[in-house]
Amino acid sequence: MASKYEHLWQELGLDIPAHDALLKTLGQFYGDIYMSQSGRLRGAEYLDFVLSEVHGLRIQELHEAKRAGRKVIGTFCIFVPEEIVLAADAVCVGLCAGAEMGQEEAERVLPRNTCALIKSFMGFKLARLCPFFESCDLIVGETTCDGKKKAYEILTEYAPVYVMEIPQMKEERDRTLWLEEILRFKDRVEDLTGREITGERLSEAIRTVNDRRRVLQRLNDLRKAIPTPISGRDVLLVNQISFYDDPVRFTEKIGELCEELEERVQKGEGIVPEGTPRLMLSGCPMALPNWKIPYVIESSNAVVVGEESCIGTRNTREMVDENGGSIEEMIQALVERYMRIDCACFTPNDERLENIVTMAKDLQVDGVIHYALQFCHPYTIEAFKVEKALEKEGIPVLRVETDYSMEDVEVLKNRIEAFVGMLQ
Ligand code: BJ8
Repeated sequence: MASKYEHLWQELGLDIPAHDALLKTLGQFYGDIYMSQSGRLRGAEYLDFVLSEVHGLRIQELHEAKRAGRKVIGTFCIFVPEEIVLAADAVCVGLCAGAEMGQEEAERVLPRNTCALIKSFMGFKLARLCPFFESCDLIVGETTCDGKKKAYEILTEYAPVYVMEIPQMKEERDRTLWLEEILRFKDRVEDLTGREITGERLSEAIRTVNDRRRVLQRLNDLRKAIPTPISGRDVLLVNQISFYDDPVRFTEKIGELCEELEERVQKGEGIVPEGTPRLMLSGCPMALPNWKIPYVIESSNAVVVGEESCIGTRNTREMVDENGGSIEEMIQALVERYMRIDCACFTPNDERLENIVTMAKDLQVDGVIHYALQFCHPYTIEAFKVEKALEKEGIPVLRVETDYSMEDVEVLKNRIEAFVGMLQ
């Protein structure tokens, strides 16, 4: 039976049979990985609902926003200051890039040995699979890793792309560059939307995005409890959804989920037996619907209690100072906050090592799994230093490199089971 949203997908120019196949696979995958869990919170119904309507209701909302004259801006990196987008009354969506559908099309324009995330976004565009992508009036790229910045040059031929220059170091001159880049982005967004970003609008946007960070921090605080009250898979999904659901609704719903979680923590209830090894994930972002590693870990008698990644604490740890009185002060607050991001694209990047060690201790983890996508130089190379820093603290580490295919699941499972066995 045709979906009630098919007319929308047609209007957006999607390849309908390929898109149907994508939704079918996603549904099966979600059923196997998420619905099979026991002891889920009632608040997880929000997650199930958002996922079931991922290409439906939310796309319709974007469509309505566009009809009302608002613009939709797509991003791939947590460096893009969402506050600027919201302050111009535009909608910001983090584009997924977590599935391997469309890979063949991507490999027609990119080398095979490109990281899966880059191939995924290129493939989604070329194969016309993603209604979010097709709803965007502007795609914002960034000069983080070489793979991404060169891929955006190709993507420009298929979509309206704007690229922000991200500094590679954190010296004073880099802050100056980043300030200029934020101002340049502000001009571009104002041009696109026809809306002036005033101090009042920016201040409201800063609060909205900070509120979302606050609720995610609250969730992360609650899940520290022993026994673990929520699965790593569910928290990863919460983080993934934070990139494309409406920020105010998301904050409200996750606030409700936290209240339920609080009760559970007070009662001392957990979702895994006492003594289950607590693992932290560290490394590359796991974009929707990349649930492979958390699923393998949590089917190997361990539980994930933290994600040191952009779809995790790297995106929520730092807040923007809300005390700026003038627009200049607010922009400066954005500069400061975003310059604290500890992406492996920076050199040196010692803050990341410190943050990983602090987080691992704070969460009382038994071990860390460093996760990198194959061919991702920043993270695969930095893994060496991460391993050293953790070993120095006596925290066991397992390094894994993978992509989005399911071919290596058995190998990963064997390695992770052996690691968990060693921790036990
Ligand atoms: S701030 S981590 S979202 S750049 S996995 S495409 S680095 S080759 S995603 Fe990232 Fe922004 Fe940094 Fe975060 Fe390149 Fe590596 Fe691929 Fe990556």
